[in-house]
Amino acid sequence: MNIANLSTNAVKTGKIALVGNPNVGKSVIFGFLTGRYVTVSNFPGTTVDVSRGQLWSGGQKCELVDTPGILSLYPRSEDERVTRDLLLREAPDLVIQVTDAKNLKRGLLITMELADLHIPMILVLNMSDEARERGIEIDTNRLASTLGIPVVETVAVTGEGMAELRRLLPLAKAPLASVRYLREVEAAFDRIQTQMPEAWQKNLDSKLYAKSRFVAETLLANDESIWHTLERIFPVIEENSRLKAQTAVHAVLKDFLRPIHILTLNSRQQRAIEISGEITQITGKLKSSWAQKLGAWSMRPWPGYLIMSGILYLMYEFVGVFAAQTLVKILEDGLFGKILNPAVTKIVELLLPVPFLQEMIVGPYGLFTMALTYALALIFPIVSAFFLFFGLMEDSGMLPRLAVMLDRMFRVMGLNGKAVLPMILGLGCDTMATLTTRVLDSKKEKIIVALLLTLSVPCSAQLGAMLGMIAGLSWKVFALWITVVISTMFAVGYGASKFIPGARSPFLMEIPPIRIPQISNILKKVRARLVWYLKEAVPMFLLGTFLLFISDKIGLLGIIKTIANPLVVHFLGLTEKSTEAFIIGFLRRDYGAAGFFVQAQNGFLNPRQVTVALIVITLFMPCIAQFFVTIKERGLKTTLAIAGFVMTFSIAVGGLVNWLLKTDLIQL
Ligand SMILES: Nc1nc2c(ncn2[C@@H]2O[C@H](COP(=O)(O)OP(=O)(O)OP(=O)(O)O)[C@@H](O)[C@H]2O)c(=O)[nH]1
Ligand SMILES: [Mg+2]
Repeated sequence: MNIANLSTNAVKTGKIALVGNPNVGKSVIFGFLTGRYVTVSNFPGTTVDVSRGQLWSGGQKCELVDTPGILSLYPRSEDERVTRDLLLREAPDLVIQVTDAKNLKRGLLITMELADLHIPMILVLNMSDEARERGIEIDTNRLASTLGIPVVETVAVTGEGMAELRRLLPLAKAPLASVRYLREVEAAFDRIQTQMPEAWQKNLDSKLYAKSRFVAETLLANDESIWHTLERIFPVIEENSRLKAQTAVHAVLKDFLRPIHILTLNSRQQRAIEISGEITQITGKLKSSWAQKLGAWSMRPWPGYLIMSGILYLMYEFVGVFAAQTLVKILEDGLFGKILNPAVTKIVELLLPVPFLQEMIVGPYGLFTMALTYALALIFPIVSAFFLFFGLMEDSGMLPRLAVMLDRMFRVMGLNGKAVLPMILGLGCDTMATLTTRVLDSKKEKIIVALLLTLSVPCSAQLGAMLGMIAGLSWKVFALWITVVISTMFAVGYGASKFIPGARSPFLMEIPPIRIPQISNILKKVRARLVWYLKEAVPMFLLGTFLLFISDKIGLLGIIKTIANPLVVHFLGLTEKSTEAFIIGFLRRDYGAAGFFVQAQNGFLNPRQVTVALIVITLFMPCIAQFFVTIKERGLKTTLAIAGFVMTFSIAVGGLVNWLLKTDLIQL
């Protein structure tokens, strides 16, 4: 591109932020520029927190920050707020705005907002391969001179344009202010700005750009969350200043018939449409490809539900049958049972002639024979298979389509289709999914989803172990388990939606195109998730086993079993040994499920007991990590309320099902 007409005033770069709409390729570009992998998926809302990496530009080391996708700098959801707060608090020296070249209008809206901040920036027109396929041609030179900033076309997944992007970094410039607002709107901004304490203005505007105007606009949009950001910038905000600002906002808003933020949005949108109209040309006729057809089909009831059922069936075959049975058998019976465990036992017996230590490592509650065998022979193959399958779903673009199909059902629980994403991600890992609840719009929805994740969504490791338990039993066990879990989920969701105040927000989600997944990305993602998983799970498995071992040695395990006897053996109708599965289940639900899996494998559980065990362990608390993440996201009080409810509820439902089965009211 021609940037001769741009000033070459080099900007000293220290911190660079990647900003843009959701799902436009920011994280892929981040990976290219820093060499650090962060999750890339084909649905909006993949990144919910900032990631940081390093990059060299013009001989200077810079920090590059990847941010969650936004629709606007005036945020609606929590993940969008992360990006706004980063711009305000960390004041990056330059912004790389990434847009989808197929949908430039939407991206330019953010460019217009950034222009008001006067931030030096570069505009990246990514996904230009898809734009070309659709016959969209963009005159980048003209766009660069209209905006007064460097513009580069890229195809992030192939690396096209990345070298050019690096070259342009020192040439970043603040865009020419290009939106004209109504005079009264400008006056309103001025009025609020002048009401701000002097210290604010000085601090906010001392860097490269004009943030006090931005704060004024946010205050006028009645976005109270800005106070939280301001409190982090200014440790002391005098009550007086806050009141003064709030009074000024009320006074100004009184004079407007329409909300100011709608007026500014309209002006920006108009300008974005104007610019994109001037520089975009659509050549050739649009042909709908097989991918577009499949994408459209999968969102219609017919054949959408058929496609989704087919996908679920494939997942069952791959994760539940191939991984949880075939692979686990090879690893558990073969590798660990016949080779590793006997070998390690021999070595330990040779090297450690102390029976206590020997038992600790290779006994029935041995760190190797129990914890590592469960973690590596049982859980590891299952999680790997799930992550692989899940990666394909994410990157092909099927996930948001599932959200559309399930939107109607989710309404019963006071949720919209957006909540499908965290719930499905929960099947991978409830802890990661709890973080993703940030993409939801209201607090009510976040609490309901956190509750349902804690209660009813088993993670992949647990799911695999459970599918393994069901295999070989009557289909009725499977049907009863799934019916109880899903119906209680809807009942609890419905109850919570009535009980928790607030309204369901409308379902607005962008549906990305169906894309052929890139195997390299999927493998990187699976690897990153497995590493994360092992780091999370193995220490907990070791800790749980160690606690069991010690309690057994000091006789505490026997006491706990006796105390739990009325509940576990009488009320739930399970074996005494099941208490152990619940104890380790407190640390990790998947480990608890593995405990039941091994009992079932050895023929210690009858079909009734398998069914009850499955139901209780599914509805049980997920794991310590998820518990802490929920505290972080939703606060201690809400988390304790959720935990108390989930524990009581899971056992009550298990007891009820046990009773129904015992009295033959339901027959297996
Ligand atoms: N065809 C094509 N696909 C791309 C390109 N860049 C990214 N993708 C795909 O677009 C999807 C989204 O990429 P991400 O990097 O996760 O997008 P993001 O902007 O970080 O998304 P959020 O974190 O959700 O805001 C992935 O499936 C990528 O493989 C491109 O230039 N061409
Ligand atoms: Mg991202």
